[in-house]
Amino acid sequence: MANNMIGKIICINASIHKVLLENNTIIDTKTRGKLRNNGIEPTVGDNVEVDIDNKTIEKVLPRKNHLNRPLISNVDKLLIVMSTSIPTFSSYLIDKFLLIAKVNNIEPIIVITKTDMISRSEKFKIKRYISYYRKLGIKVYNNTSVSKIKKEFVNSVVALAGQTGSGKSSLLNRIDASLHLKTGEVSESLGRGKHTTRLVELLEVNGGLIADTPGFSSLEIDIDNKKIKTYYPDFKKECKYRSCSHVKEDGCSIIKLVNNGKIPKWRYDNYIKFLSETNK
Ligand SMILES: Nc1nc2c(ncn2[C@@H]2O[C@H](COP(=O)(O)OP(=O)(O)O)[C@@H](O)[C@H]2O)c(=O)[nH]1
Ligand SMILES: [Mg+2]
Ligand SMILES: [Zn+2]
Repeated sequence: MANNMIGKIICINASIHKVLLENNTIIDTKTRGKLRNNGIEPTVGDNVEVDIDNKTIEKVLPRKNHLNRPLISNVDKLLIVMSTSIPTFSSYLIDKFLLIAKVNNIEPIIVITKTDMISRSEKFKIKRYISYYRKLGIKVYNNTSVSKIKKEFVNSVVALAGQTGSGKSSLLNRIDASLHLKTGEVSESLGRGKHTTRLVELLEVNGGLIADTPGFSSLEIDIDNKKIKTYYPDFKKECKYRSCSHVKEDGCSIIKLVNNGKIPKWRYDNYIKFLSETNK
């Protein structure tokens, strides 16, 4: 009789799939030519059924979500790490990550970094963005709040998003000093080749699993143009026109909210940009 156990793929290197089993041991497995649920290619983050004796993956369990870039499944939380100094703060990038999180049923959490490098007036400006995001129900932490951020890892699969140099690896090192992740690396587009595929790996951190991957830096929105508005909690108020994409003035209640300051102009402008960037 087969000796099967459930586990999670934490790393794939060529044909070797490292699986963290329920009993907390790690086993190197291979996929069988034909998995029981046909056509599904196991990826990092997948929950799988493993034949312990043969060291083969027998089955990929149903996914909560699946991202292509980075290639990973079952992400619970997306830590959006945003610098306020170098690289410069970008609400556009935050909104893009928020959209991607929402589409994939991932809880977004914003972590602000490098506030030690900016002036009082710059801090004040950033605070206005932060308070709007909080109003939308999104958690926002400063990277100095290590213990609060640490708690977010417990029992969760967490992916990190943010520009190179925003402080992702530094944050992780502060959360778990034993990680020894390299920090302060030069921009990938300068250093390494753009097309180099990087290994996605889940690391055990504070009772959870974390993917420190730069894959999110090249973001594409793969969403139906007309659906984007449905992912905006701030656009929930019904517009006179059901099919309105809130782009043209005439009687659109969302545009009214923008004009009277209830929805910030920057938030709306980012939305308009996304509409023009989708290719669907
Ligand atoms: N002043 C300051 N520097 C930081 C902060 N966070 C990260 N850094 C520095 O920013 C550089 C890039 O950080 P790193 O963690 O490698 O960014 P990553 O590319 O997102 O992983 C490093 O030199 C860090 O020491 C911060 O909160 N304040
Ligand atoms: Mg890094
Ligand atoms: Zn409208």
